[in-house]
Amino acid sequence: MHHPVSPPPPSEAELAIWGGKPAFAMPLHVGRPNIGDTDRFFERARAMFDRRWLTNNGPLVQEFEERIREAAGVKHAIAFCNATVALEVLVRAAGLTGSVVVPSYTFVATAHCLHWMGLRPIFADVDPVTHTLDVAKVRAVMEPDTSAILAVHLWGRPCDVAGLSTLAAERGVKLFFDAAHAYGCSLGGRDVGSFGNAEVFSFHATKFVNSFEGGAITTDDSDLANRCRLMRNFGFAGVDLVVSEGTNGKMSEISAAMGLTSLDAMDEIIAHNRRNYETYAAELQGAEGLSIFEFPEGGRANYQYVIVTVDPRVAGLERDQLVTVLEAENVLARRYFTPGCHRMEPYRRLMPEAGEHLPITERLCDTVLALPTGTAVSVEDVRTISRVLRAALAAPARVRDALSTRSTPR
Ligand code: T4K
Repeated sequence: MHHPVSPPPPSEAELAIWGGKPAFAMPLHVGRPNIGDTDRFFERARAMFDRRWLTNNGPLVQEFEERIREAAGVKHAIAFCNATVALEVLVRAAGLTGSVVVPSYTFVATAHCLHWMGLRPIFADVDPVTHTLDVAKVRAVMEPDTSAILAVHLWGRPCDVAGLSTLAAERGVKLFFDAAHAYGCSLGGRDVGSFGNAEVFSFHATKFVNSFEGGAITTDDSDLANRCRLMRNFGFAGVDLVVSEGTNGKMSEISAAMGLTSLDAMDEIIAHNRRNYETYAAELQGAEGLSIFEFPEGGRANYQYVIVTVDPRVAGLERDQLVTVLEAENVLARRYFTPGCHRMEPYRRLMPEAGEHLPITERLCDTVLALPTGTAVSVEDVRTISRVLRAALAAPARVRDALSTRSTPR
């Protein structure tokens, strides 16, 4: 496995913003794909070429679906070309109308899938600790035409499933989960994939299990599953027989080959991610103004994202200043998910005042930092990145000084 060069961690005097040599010769990314056993991938690819069956519900896709279905402990798993199309098909197949409550603090696909399908997203604020929908806030923003809640298990931390389920039942609305970050995670002994009316996983290259591009809907609702399957393939129920509206949301065989290979490596990837996470947590313990996002006891996490929040009043530095410090060291940390969906088009134009009701979202957008992890990042790399952060936090005035003469981050 390739690891960028990790020289000894820089001391305060060596930070690149102060003229030192960057800690890494090559950029370290958030979301560098985990590859798995390429021999196994090529075997699957060879068999695929021998069969001359490349897409349209081939055997690899079926095998992939069965693995996802079994792991989630549900009746149906339907593989898609990506999670965004899966979400679009799901909300269409579920017959949603009017508005749907979603967090704004998420990747923009969560809101886009609704708007694209002619639904109106209503943004609700999130909890400052869990970063997922705050049930009381959801209750407060629901409108008479609200037909569903689409919650997000952000960073792989399961939402308040019980609270949301009670609210959805009380109001007679559907409950769906965008589980793009949460493959392999669990809550109270139950696996993500089995909650609400249906859930959607992403297997995009940046996800810890990946199929290059890919997604899946999991559900116990057989009627809903049938409609999703039909819509995934133009509404075809048989040769030349179209029985519903539809689109092309099919996963290809080569994607399923990668997905299966990635699933084979899942335990190792989680173990690697967890080691990185624990190293960050230990190295950053006591770093003034930085706190690492935590996962609750008693659940399984995939540790796909390492998230820290920066309290500028304590740290003496803004999150964006730390981003610049890290970039100078070739560490490309990300400001996920800034600026929040409500500040992105078309929502910004459609609901210019939305931010007034989203104070926690606004704060998280300004303070959250995603740090590099995954199998392309070693424990040694994590130590180096942590030392960079500590060095910056130990001398905030000097950092501010150095940055005042530099350009702003990406
Ligand atoms: N819901 C949620 C909550 C999501 O987070 C997502 C996707 C979705 C729904 C929709 O799922 P999909 O339709 O994508 O299946 C990336 C991903 O493109 C996106 O899938 C993901 N969330 C999001 C969190 O991250 P960007 O805009 O950050 O992508 P980009 O191109 O900046 O790449 C991210 C980092 O990964 C960069 O540092 C470079 C690195 N990278 C990326 C790729 C593709 C690599 O090193 N190698 C690669 O092959 O959205």
